[in-house]
Amino acid sequence: MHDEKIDRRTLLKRSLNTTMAVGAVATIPQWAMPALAQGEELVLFTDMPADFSRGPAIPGGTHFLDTRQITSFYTDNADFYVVQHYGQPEVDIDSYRLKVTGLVETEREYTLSDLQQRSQFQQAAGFECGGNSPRLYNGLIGNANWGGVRLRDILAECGIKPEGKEVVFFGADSGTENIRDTDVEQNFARSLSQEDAMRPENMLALQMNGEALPLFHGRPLRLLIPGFYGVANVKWLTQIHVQDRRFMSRFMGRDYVTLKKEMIGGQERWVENSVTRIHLKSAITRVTRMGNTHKISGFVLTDGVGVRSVEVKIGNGPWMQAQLDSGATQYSWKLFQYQWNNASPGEHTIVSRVTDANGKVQLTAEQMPEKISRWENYGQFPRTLVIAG
Ligand SMILES: Nc1nc2c(c(=O)[nH]1)N[C@H]1C(S)=C(S)[C@@H](COP(=O)(O)O)O[C@H]1N2
Ligand SMILES: [Mo]
Repeated sequence: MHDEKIDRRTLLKRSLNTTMAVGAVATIPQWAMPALAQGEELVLFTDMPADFSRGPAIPGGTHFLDTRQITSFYTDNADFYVVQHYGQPEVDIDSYRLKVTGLVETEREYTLSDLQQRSQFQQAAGFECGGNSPRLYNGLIGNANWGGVRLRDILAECGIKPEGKEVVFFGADSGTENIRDTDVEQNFARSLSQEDAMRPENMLALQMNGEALPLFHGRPLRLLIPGFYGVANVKWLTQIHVQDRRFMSRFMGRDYVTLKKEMIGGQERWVENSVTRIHLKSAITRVTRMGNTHKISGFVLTDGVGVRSVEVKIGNGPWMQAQLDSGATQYSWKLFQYQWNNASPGEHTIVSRVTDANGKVQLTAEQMPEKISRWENYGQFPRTLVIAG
């Protein structure tokens, strides 16, 4: 408790220094500044370094957003977060084939133009990395308009046999994994049950925001499983394999595995689960000031369930309704805003929470299950800032 106080006072002092230093904001490169309306200024969070700007994504590197920059429904392709575990393979477009193998009536191969010539659909989908967290101010996130082919149509065309229970998706990228003291070469791979694989919204994505899929996001083809964490969306997809048993791999069974304490039928147990469906989550990412009015903005992510409300709390005040973007769709992120009138000068803690259509409320950090692993961080995320006098 005492430690926290000292810490917050230090933060307050640091932020006041930043505010008072002439031209301090100019240390943030121009290109990194979020779009501001005339007369509007960004209020810096005291829980975040003032300069949290990121350069453009680099080959093989992780890229995350300065979430204070989230101002538009779609994330630019160049800004959309980037994560991969075995580097970014350059897939030769001419010789590219998507192979469908295993327990299907007909094994097939599709060239890129085969896929491009099929009927396409588009959908907005936002997702975050299963490892996204307050540590990166939730920057491993993005929302895009994806275009491509319905996965279900391809699976139906090949005809999954009744014993084909599991559908495995392999990427072109591979790495050496040390398993039981043996080095083995493995491709990035994830799987879905047949039932999950046949969801109509699942997409073999060829396009991102109207452009051919960029290299960093899986050129030429990626899987898109709306409502799931990013890890499900296999990039550089080259093979779909149907099998009669559960598929195990680093990214299904060892990594991206959440270890948490849960009540299992009245018995407290440590449970491990693969990272799959997105947990109900909201976070505040941006505060701006225009005269006496502050605008608090943030995002909501869900697994596709409807959203009843998003609320914002300032200090120990009551929960107050925020405005949800009316253009949001089932699987897009849902941006929200709260207009904060006549904010009192001084330090404030602000937090958001989302309630889904079934009445389920986003948990506070304290209510989150005891968790060992760093995956699936969906607790409420309090932010601190100072309102100038
Ligand atoms: N082939 C392949 N696909 C992959 C990965 C990978 O390492 N290889 N990483 C996954 C993870 S963990 C995430 S969070 C998302 C990131 O997608 P993005 O870089 O397009 O944002 O890709 C997923 N798909
Ligand atoms: Mo991820």
